[in-house]
Amino acid sequence: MRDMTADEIKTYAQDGIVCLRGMFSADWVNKLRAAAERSMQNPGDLHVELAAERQEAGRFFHDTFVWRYNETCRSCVYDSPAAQIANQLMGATRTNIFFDQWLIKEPGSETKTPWHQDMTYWPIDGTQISTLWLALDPVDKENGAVEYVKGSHLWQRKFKPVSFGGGNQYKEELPEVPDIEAMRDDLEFISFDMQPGDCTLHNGLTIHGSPGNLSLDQRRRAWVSRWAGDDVVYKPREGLQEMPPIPPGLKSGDPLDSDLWPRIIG
Ligand SMILES: O=C(O)CCC(=O)C(=O)O
Repeated sequence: MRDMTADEIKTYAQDGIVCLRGMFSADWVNKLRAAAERSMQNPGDLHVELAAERQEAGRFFHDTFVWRYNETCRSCVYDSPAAQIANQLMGATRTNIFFDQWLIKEPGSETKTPWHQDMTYWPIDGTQISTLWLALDPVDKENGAVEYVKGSHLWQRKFKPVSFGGGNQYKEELPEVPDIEAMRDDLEFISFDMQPGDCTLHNGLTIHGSPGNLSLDQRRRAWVSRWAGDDVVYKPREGLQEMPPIPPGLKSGDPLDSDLWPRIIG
């Protein structure tokens, strides 16, 4: 894999989001597409169907910690450029996989991804937390390109998680995400037309969301991986995103290193 450029590192630091073209080979894309089909036929324990949950048209397939049951995703975590990209852009000396996911919006899926920050859903704390979103299909605004509020990771604010499936399972006392749509004229937004093999990396505090997939025939399959760097520690709180059993012995404030969140670099 080529190294990240100084410009890419600066863009990630300033904007909280950077798009990288052609970082994953056609071979990775093809293997991941085949793996996605296998998961959709035979999903894991943490799989959810978000369109069905929200009683909306179409299919938004969501599965989490896929690398723990799917060999292709496991090798993508260990052997693909993903960990190196996150490590270099975060400026980390060590990097753990936090978890990976399929986020697949099929054509005609109405379900939007609400505006949110990632890290407030998770039992971790720190600054080197990022998400790599890998396109497995051509992506544009029509079929559900993710939109980001540029620089929102620098607001020094954490907002209450919003349940993707509707309802509200999240308990933490945090302010609600502001009405981002009403702030269209005041904020800077960015989204990317992407090709299979392109990816983005965004900061765990960058506000982002996506429209439904309004295309009639273009799927929007993404393999998404979440990464943690040097200063990230376990920080359990009440009512967060569902996780597999937390390794016994891991205490609040401990580094993540464990079977659940293995160190991939460093
Ligand atoms: O793929 C989407 O629609 C949302 C992506 C997202 O929220 C994320 O990658 O953290």
